[in-house]
Amino acid sequence: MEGIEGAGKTTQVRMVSERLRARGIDVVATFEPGGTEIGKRIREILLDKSLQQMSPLTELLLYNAARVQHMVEVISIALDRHTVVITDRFTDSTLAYQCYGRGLQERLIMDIDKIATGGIRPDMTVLLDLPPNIGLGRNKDANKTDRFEVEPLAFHEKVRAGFLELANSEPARFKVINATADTAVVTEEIVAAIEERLQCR
Ligand code: Z5A
Repeated sequence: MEGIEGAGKTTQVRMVSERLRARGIDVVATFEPGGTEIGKRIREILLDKSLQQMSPLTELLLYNAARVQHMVEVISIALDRHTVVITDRFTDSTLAYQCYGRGLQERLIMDIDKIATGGIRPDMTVLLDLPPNIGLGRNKDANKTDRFEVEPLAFHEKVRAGFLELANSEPARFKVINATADTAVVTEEIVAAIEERLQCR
């Protein structure tokens, strides 16, 4: 599940997981950065808004350090058991934020990602798309600020454009959904998209 801040990823991971479990499908719902004890500690550093001096490369390596631990402790184990894994953010977030947002090279990002994930890619990626002012507005209402939320709107516009470009470049993997719709409507669209994919198999 991918998208900019306040797109509704956390909400939708929870709702879609519940829907799949109700159908008897074994689901592990998880998130990045975090999803493990070490990941949560790394997350605290990454989101600390007092650490504005963090270099883009440090940022990239920290996201990947959290991802290695997430792979080892959660994702690989679940996939080995043939369990469906739904993760709130993964490699596409790194491309959108660290490449399109921060300007690091895509090649560097993907080389490091290959080390972190062993080349594991999602079968399906849902991109919850909405204008950044709406997403940031939702988080402001929820009284949430972190190191990314204090970035100017232009940064979030670049990240959104990056996500859309990634989706355009891999239409078979991505499903882009209008995230300004009501929560329940968004859930229905995601569940329908998953069902469509499963029937294609
Ligand atoms: N990051 C990175 O740079 N590189 C990477 O490789 C990775 C991440 C993995 C993670 O912070 C930050 O790390 C993130 C990118 C960066 N920062 N930014 N930007 P995070 O995971 O805490 O932040 P987030 O992903 O933006 O989460 P979020 O702010 O919680 O947004 P969300 O999960 O998409 O939304 P939500 O929590 O489900 O909903 C937010 C609010 O909107 C909440 O009050 C909901 O009740 C409300 N909401 C949800 N859906 C709707 C609808 N449909 N209508 C109205 N209101 C809604």
